[in-house]
Amino acid sequence: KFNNKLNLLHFGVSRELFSPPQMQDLHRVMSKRRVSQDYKLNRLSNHYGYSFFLFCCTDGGLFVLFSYSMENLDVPFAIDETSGELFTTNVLDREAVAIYILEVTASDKHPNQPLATVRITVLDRNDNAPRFSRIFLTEVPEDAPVGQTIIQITATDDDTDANTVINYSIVDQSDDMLFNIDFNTGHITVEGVLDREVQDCYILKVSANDSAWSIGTEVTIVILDVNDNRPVFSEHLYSIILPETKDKEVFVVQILATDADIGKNSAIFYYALNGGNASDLFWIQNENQSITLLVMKWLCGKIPADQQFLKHSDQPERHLSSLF
Ligand SMILES: [Ca+2]
Ligand SMILES: [Ca+2]
Ligand SMILES: [Ca+2]
Ligand SMILES: [Ca+2]
Repeated sequence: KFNNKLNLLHFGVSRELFSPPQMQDLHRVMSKRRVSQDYKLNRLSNHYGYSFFLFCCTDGGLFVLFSYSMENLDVPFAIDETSGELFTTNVLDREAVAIYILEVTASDKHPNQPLATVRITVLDRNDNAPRFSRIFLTEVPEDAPVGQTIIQITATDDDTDANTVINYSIVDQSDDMLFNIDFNTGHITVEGVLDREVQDCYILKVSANDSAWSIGTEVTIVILDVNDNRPVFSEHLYSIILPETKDKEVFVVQILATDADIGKNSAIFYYALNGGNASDLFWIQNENQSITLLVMKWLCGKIPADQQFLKHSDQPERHLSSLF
């Protein structure tokens, strides 16, 4: 009936005639028994009646029939009343119940039944994959130095001991990858020079692995802008010919500059260099990132030929500027 007997345990139980059966030191011996969670395999192969304990009683060489019963009927174990075999009736899952305490009685109809405690420890089996418990998203400035840790990837595993040892890797890791992951700790570090103006977001595919399972997730790394680009004029030289005029304000030219950064790092302010507008003939209108040069005085002569007339800057506190 039970083809997969394991750890059959024989106990010599003695008694005096007409006295209750005595199970000798049963608790001490049985508490050392351990049951493998691998019994699940038996369920899969239709062998889930798994016998692992056998209570055997002898009396002066004669087989004495005891009756066995278990107090707790809500456990995946049963006992054969006549043979004393204790066996599984369902799958075991250490992650659900790791230890069972069973009470077993042996009776020969005498009112003083001996009671034995069977402590069953379910051994772990690596039947759970690691799992990631959250979404991984981080931000890193584009000037982050090589070696800087930007995020730690963590996974959990419901198994125990060796079955829960997790290591981490980046899927399809290549030599030109700008990131690396620590095999043991899951720390992701910068391994190359980042440039938001080249790529502003990376999605890494990482995996967590134990000895049997591998799961993957994505790590989103947003590259934050640093003001590392100066504004660039649309032309190197603006040549303007103005007629003499008696109007006090005359539009001269609109000049555009662009900045590869974003946000405040690309805001452009235009102003005249010291000495570039010494004659005070012009003023600059900073609107819509355009320059409007207006003649402020009636021109009766030549405009000074300035080599460096205007300057623009993206951020006053970090003077990245261009001249023309
Ligand atoms: Ca397990
Ligand atoms: Ca595991
Ligand atoms: Ca930038
Ligand atoms: Ca800039």
